[in-house]
Amino acid sequence: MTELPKDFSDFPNVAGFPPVQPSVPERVIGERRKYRTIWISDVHLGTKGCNAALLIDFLDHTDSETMYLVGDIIDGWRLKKKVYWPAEHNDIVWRILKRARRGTRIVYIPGNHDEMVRPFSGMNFGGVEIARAAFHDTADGRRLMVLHGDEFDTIMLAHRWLAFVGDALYHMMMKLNGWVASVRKLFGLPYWSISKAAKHKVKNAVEFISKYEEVVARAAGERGVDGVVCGHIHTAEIREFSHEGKIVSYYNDGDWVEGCNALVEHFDGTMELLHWPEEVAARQVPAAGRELAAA
Ligand SMILES: [Mn+2]
Repeated sequence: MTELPKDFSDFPNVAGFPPVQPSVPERVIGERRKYRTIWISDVHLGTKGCNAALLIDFLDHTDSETMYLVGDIIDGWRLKKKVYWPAEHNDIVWRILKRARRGTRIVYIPGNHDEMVRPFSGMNFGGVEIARAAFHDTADGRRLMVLHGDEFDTIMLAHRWLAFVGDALYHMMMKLNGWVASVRKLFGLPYWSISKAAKHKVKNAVEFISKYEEVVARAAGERGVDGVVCGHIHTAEIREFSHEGKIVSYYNDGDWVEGCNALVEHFDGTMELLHWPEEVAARQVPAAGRELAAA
């Protein structure tokens, strides 16, 4: 058995958990954009991939009556291997706990990367309710099932990683393709296209996402609800399916690694996907315009 460390001075951010004060002070914004409900997932705190700065910005600009954390908030898989916990990650936890204190109902539905939290379902930590799944009733009277979405991996039986093949990798393969082709030609080998193979994989990824959405929506339809909110595949989307003549809405709140999306419900029950990098960019354009005008 490994010996427990005497103190956690090597990991000041871990020792300071739960955080008393954030390292990035909470910005006082005159009027926060208020929503009835906010859903976020796939934050992956504890990894370098987490876009903490954008999420802090999002949390400082918005508010809601209810907030769902739809899984993979903390990446326990990575933390088990190596402790990576910058101060900004504490700041996110601090802001979520502060929201709960201010009166926002917070429901945390753990995903597969934070499955170590799942045994605590039914419990409440500092105003954060832990649940395995939830039902949400919208303002326009629809019932939505809320879950992380890894529950469908076993049904999908597909190569999950394909869903995460990025454009950069694809373009790199396209470049590599030219090299491989000329080397093969040099050795008198027949032409074989890496990019064609890669394209096939990317096409599979697109098909995988589409199929996943269909499978999740069907499961919701079978349970008799009007829609489903999930995360997991890091692909934000609003889609409508039909199940036995009834409309089933599929909502995916995306992630805070690449897309940086949130799903929100307005007070009339209208649902919207927010793309936070675009919101920040739109905010900066008029500011730059003012500077130009002043110059
Ligand atoms: Mn997941």
